[in-house]
Amino acid sequence: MPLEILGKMYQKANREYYAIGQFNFSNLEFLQAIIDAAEESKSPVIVACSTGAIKYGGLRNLVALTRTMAEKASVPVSLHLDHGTKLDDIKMCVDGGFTSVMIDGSHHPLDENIRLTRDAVQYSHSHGGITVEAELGRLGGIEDDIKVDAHHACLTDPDEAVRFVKESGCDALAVAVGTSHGAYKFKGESKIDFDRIAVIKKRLGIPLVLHGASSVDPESVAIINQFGGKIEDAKGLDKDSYAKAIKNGINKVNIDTDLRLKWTAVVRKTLQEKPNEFDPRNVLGPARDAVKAVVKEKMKLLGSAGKA
Ligand code: PGH
Ligand code: CA
Ligand code: ZN
Repeated sequence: MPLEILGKMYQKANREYYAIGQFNFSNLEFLQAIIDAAEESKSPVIVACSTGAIKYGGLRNLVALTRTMAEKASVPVSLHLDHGTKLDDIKMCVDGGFTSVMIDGSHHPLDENIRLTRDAVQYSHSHGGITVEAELGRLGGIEDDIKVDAHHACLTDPDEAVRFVKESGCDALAVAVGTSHGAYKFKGESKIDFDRIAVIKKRLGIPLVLHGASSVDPESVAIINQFGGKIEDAKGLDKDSYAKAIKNGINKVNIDTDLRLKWTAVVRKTLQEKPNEFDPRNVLGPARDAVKAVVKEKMKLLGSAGKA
């Protein structure tokens, strides 16, 4: 199928209480893994690039690859910009063929975030009806070029969210409810404010997005460390957090770190166990298969499997 406008996918997800996974990529193998997983799971899927990924892979290359694979797939695929911070990022991706964009003005004061988001919405909606996700509240952690310290993080305020969505016109809202980006989300138990999700959902009704949603699989971390890596004190979401978040109104869940960790684990292990190997296909191939398995498991947990 041609790339799908994300707004269309959201309608069914919002009605039927499941979430569509957003999986980040910047190369061929990740994209193949994600789209093959969607196909085998009969799941709608969002593949996403950050501006860093676009710099790495090239906008036209990444769009062409995604379009080609989406056209062959029988499940809907949407191509999304993750954490655009400037109107120029939005214009570049809308003009370049993306079918959804995120404008992240969460680091600005409220009025400025509203203004920036409204401009992004105006441009995207008037150029092919492209869906816009915005962010209110601030997640901690690192996403590509953006780093937010724990003491600068703050949860989304429901009253502000009502005003923000009304005045900006965004289609979906990323909420800060206790998660953070990267592999170091929690010390001790994971703490997510599920009630806050429910309150915001009740007042807005629009699709809500959970960022920083990797579970940071301890087995992948152990393999990385066993084969020469150094990833200590990593901790992510508990497995049952997805179902709870979705029940309370989340319709899109962003996962990047879990794929990177699995990838790193397999590549480190393969290189160490096969010291004579120098064919990239024999290193990247098994990593690609392992990433696909992670995506399929997530699609089951998010309830999107079988929904395409
Ligand atoms: C994310 C990804 N991307 O926008 O929110 O979060 O680091 O938990 O995969 P993770
Ligand atoms: Ca942000
Ligand atoms: Zn994010």
